[in-house]
Amino acid sequence: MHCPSALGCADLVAHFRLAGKLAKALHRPVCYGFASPRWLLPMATPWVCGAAPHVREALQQPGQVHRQAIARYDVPAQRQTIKNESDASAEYCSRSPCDDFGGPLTDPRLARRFVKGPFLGEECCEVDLAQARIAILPCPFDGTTTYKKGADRGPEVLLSATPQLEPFDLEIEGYPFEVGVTTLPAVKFENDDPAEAVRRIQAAADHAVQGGKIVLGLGGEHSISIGLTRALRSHRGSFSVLQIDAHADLRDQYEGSPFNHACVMHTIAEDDRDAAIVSVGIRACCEQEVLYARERGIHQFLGHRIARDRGWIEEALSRLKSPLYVTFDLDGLDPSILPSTGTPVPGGLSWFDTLELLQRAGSRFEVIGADINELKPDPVNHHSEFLAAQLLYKMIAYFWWRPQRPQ
Ligand SMILES: [Mn+2]
Repeated sequence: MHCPSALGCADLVAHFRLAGKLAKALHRPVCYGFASPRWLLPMATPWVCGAAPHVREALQQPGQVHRQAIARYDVPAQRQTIKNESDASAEYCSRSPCDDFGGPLTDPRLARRFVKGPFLGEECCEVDLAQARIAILPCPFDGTTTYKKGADRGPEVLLSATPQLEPFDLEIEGYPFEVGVTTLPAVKFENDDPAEAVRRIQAAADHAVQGGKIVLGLGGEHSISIGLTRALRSHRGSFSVLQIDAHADLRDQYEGSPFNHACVMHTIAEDDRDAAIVSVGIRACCEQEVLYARERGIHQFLGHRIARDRGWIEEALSRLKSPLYVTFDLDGLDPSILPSTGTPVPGGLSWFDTLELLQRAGSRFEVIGADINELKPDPVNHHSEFLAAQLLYKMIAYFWWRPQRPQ
């Protein structure tokens, strides 16, 4: 753990205690990215500054600790007295912790935003659930993976990587986070029972969808998509599904369960027999799955075809219609760009083919939900989690961000 010289151990303890109290008061986690020094310092400060009045009241004493801590972060030339609580948030966002790690913020649109959760970190920031259009739902379930386990840490490391993203997207020339993003508390799992995991994810997603939010689920293993799509279907009825994946995931059951991650698309296909389903990047499936895909009318775009035929994106999109759900198993990508996944298969999608597919899907269809799954953190490399974070931000850009009309 990195411990900046300006910050003593007593302060760190105060930070951790405060973060715990805040998490309890706000019913949401604040400890994502503990392993990242960039997160360690500013972690708790904005929670005091940006917290609702009743929370600030309850935390009066730790708030004092925090104002002292803010002063400690400042380089001496910039040290100022924070006059009151409401100034403190802007004060925080516009300087000290950001200055320490990445230089001052220069965009006035960013300077007055609060940090309310882990997404994008201190630079851009989330909104309250009430104002959010997109609700990120971490689903750290890893109960049925068979080869390499560890996908339960996927949401945590993905969100920890998001502060390293540039908030400004060069391609769209805008700030995708401005659609209004919030991160929901992670779904809690008490055991490896996949049926119970589906129920819990469905309940959490259902609550958000009922509140008018678009849910963006983060796995966890691929089985998380079952609960997410079931919640969506109960509100929106039928929708098309675009699957990006190395595996067909069309087994009717695996190891005794239809909710195993090897069965996710079979279960989704059976949940709504009329839904159009397109599977992209498939490089591994058994004969039974191929036969089922033909019988059910699932359009598979296999890895070897994608490598040779430039027309596959248009054909894949022509099989879909609005509204659309996108489920992105990261092993659909080539392992050379994303090795940190439980069951990697060579010959996957390239980064720019992936972006073209998602961009064209977003401009053509109403995307009503999505998930990214099967990120299995690897201590040796960290580029996979950064790619996954970038993918999440690109999805927001392509699916939900639209240029604002001039006033
Ligand atoms: Mn999969």
